[in-house]
Amino acid sequence: MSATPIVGIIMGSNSDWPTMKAAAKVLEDFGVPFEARVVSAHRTPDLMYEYAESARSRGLQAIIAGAGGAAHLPGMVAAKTTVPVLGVPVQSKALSGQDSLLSIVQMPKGIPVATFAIGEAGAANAGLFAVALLANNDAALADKLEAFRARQTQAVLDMTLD
Ligand code: RP5
Repeated sequence: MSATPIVGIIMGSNSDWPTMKAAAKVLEDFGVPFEARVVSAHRTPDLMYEYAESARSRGLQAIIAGAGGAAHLPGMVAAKTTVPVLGVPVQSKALSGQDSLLSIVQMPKGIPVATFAIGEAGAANAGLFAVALLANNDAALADKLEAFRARQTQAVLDMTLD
């Protein structure tokens, strides 16, 4: 997207992208300018600090951070910025994402990370949550969110069974 990003999507590896794309798709659908990049807590720690430290001054209003395994990226980013961090546990091979979930959700008191479901559903919901945050100060976006909910409700009401 060409407009200045107001949401950052970061992830520990490009292997997380198939999951994190679900967040990107939501932001795209709602017309929210975002950026997406790989930032690893343990493999590019200096980049992670720089990303987190510059986030607010660059205009980011939310950071969606996805990682798998010992998923410390969301918590460490949250430690270095007051921009809200939305954590997405990526499904890991060894423990199916339970490790990612617990690593992200069990933040000690003082540094919050809003934690979502494991995998694609969590990534999509993190995107929707970012939209909801932004909609607090953007009436047009709030209308789009209401319309999305109405379409979703109607789709269920229209469901048929054979
Ligand atoms: C984490 O390790 C990443 O977030 C990813 O979920 C996992 C595996 O990374 P790769 O080995 O696929 O690069 O850092």
